[in-house]
Amino acid sequence: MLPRLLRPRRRAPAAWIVAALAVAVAPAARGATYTITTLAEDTDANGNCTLREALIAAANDGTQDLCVGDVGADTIVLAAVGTYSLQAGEIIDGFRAITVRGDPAHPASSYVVDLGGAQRFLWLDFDAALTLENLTLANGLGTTHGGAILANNSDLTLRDVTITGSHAENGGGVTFVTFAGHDHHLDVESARFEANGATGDQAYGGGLEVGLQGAGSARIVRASFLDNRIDAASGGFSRKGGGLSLESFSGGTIELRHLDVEGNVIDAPSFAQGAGIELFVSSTAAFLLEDVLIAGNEIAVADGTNGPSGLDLDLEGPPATVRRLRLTGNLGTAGRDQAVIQAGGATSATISDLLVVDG
Ligand SMILES: [Ca+2]
Ligand SMILES: [Ca+2]
Repeated sequence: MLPRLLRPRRRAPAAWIVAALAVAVAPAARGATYTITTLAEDTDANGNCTLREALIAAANDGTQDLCVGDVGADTIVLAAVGTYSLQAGEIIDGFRAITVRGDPAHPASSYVVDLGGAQRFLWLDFDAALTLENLTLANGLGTTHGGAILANNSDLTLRDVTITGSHAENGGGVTFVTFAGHDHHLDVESARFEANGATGDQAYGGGLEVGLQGAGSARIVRASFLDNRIDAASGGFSRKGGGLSLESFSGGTIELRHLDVEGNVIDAPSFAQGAGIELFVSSTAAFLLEDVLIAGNEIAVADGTNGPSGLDLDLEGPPATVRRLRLTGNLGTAGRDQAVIQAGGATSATISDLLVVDG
C-alpha cells in the first residue's frame, strides 16, 4: 500500500477548485504601517499610536491602542521630528520582521529615540528581523550584550543610523550574534557608532560586537566608530575591540569597507587587544577589509599583556584580502604596536597598501 501522501488523489469537486482559486488570489499579508506623530511614550488606550505601542504591536501582531495588529511584516515611520522617549522597559521581538525609519524628509539626527539609560531599543530573540533607517538611538542600556540593540540569531540591517551613548557588558552600542543553524545577516551601511561603552570584566566591542558562532555573515560599509570605550577594572581576560570586535567561528562571508575608526579606548589593566578594531576569523568563507582609517585609538594602561592599539587582526582560515589601511597616531600610553596582523591555518591572505605613520 502506498503511503498516504503518495496515493493518487481523487478528482477535486468543483466547489473545492473554486475555494482553492479564492485562496490563490487572496492578497498576501502586507503588514501594518504605523505612522508615529507623537514623541510621547504611553501604553494607554488614549487614542494614539506611540512608538512603544507600535513596537509592541509589531512584535506581537496584536493591537495596541490605535496601532492595529497585523500578521505581516510591519513598518513604523517616525513622522514627528524630535526626541522620542522609549524608557518604560524591554521589548522583545521573536520571529517577526520590523522596519523602523525616520521620514526621509529630514536627516537621521532629526529622529532621536532616547532610551533613557533604561533599556534597549529592541531585543531580537531568534529568527526575527529588524531594519532601521534614518534615525538615531541614544542612551541605551543592555545587560550582558547589546546596549541599544541585541540581535540574537536574527537579521539586522542599519542604514543611515547613529547609535550613541549606549552601554552593556559587551557590545556597548549593538551586539549581533548568530549560532549554527541560524544563518542570519548583519548589513550595516552608512552608520555611526559614537561614544558607546562596554563595561564587562571580559568585554568585546565598545561600539559593535559581532559574533558568528557557526553561521551568519556580515557586511559593514561606510561606518564610523568614534570615541567608544571598554572600561574594565579588575583582572580578567579578553578586552577586545574598543570600536569594533568581530569574531567568526565557521561563519559566512565578511565584508568590511570604508571604515573610519578614531578615538576609541580600552582602559583595562591587562589583556586588552585592538582599541580600534579586533578581528578574529577562523572560517573558510571570504574575508575583505579595505579602505579603513584607524587613527588615535588608545590602550590606556601600561601592561605587558596589552596591545596593539589600532588593529588586532587574526586570520585563521579564510581567503582574505586586506588593503588600503591607514594607521596613524594609535599610541596610547601602553599600546606597543599600532597593528598586529596574523595569518595562520589555511589562510590565503593578500595584504597590501598599508600606511602606518606617527606611532
Ligand atoms: Ca496610547
Ligand atoms: Ca506584524
